[in-house]
Amino acid sequence: KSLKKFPHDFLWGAASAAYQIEGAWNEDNKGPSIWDTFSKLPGKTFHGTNGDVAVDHYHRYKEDVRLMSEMGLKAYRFSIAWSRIIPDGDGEINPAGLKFYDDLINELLKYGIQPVVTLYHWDIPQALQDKYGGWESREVIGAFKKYCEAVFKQYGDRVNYWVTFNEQNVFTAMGYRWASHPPNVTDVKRMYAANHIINLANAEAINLFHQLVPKGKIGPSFGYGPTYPITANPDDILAADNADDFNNNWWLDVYCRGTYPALVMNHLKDLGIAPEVTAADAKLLKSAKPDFLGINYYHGGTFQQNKLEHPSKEDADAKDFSSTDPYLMQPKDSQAQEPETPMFNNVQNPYLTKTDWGWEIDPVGFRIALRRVYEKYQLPIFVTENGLGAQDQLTDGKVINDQYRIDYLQAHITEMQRAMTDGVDMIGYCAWSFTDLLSWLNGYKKRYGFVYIDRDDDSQRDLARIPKKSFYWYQDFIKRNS
Ligand code: GCO
Repeated sequence: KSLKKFPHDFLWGAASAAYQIEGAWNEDNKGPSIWDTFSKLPGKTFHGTNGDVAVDHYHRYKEDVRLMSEMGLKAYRFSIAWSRIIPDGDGEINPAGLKFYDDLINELLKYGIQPVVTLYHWDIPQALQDKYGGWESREVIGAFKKYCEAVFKQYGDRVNYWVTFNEQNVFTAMGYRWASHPPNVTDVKRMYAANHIINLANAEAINLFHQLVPKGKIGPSFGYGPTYPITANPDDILAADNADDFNNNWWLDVYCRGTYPALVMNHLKDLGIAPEVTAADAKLLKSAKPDFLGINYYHGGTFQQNKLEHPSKEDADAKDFSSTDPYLMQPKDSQAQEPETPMFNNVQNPYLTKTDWGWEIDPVGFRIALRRVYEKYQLPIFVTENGLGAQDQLTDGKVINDQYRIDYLQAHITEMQRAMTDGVDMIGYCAWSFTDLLSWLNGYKKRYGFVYIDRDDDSQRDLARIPKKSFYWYQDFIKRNS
């Protein structure tokens, strides 16, 4: 049995992030973010791509919004670049930065598209990194509040849905565990410390929002993957539970309950890498109540018991983790254990196929994910990302026949619908992404959009917008709402 139609107010949307689309990296007084700096370090991104121009959304936002309206989108999720609003992170507010998002929001509303605003999609101002050490410093919490206050006051009258942090699990692992994102660090103790500070900033932002915008809704967006045991061996089941605590609950419990899972915390304390949580911190974390939970779903992970001995810290530090999957806590192509995760081993799931990037394709996992998260935390869920990265090719210079993307989205939306029939309270679904955009590490080789952008890593060409086959599929789907 399943729903025939979705609720009439279900928010069908698509998503993006500032650094991946805007370009205009230093226009209208924008300050540099850590990504403007990092992407210019040799060897850090595919073909050295950076967001200086990206897909030039900053100058072409009207054209993009017109395409969104043609598609029939009910919602559009985008992020604000903090360093447009406050170029040096905690100094003067930049009126030109405020104006850009004012214009974008008004343009969306003109077509009846609800803006969904992400406060932080990985681009802290470089000045805060330099001055305080970024998310490792409590000084940054005040700066973040100042930025939040500016944007809540400016847009709170028109924007209902706000996302605090996008995929905190991903950007902290990539940035502090594997040095594949800024700030280019490989130190798990620092990773946990930064996570705690970000949790405090998240809580402060939620509380401030509830004061300033009482009618609005706010919550974090988490990159969630359900964990499966490889066999019915209780030791494997335990390993999957452990992975769930390390990969998911370490963040979700804090967001939704204000406490860290004891298993992980005790383990980190034993290893001397636990973050310092003061009594005031604990109280703050408890006080902040998100209105919804944003879930980004790509895939889960399958686990088996780890039979290896717990390696010493020195051994672990000496390992080179080059190939990684941000949604798993372990390096993809290696059995190497990391210092704090000896309790599970990630293995291949024999029942699932994979994308070009080796990510498992698991639509049923989406239903499982939504049910698990809803049953546990009882918060309405907004799917803030789900989509397929592929190497789309133009045929005859005009058409992209991305039937594989349609199949992927169709299968996932079907499972979401089943989850809703199962009783999960859902607000909406934003596919990732609206247009093609700059993949942080994969340039323009990895494309997610409904709209093709005519450029590649080495040449910008004319940046023409070309709707793919999936564009028309989603358009028709939204119209029928079924
Ligand atoms: C990429 C990534 C991103 C993420 C998104 C997460 O290829 O760079 O897949 O596009 O999906 O930024 O929120």
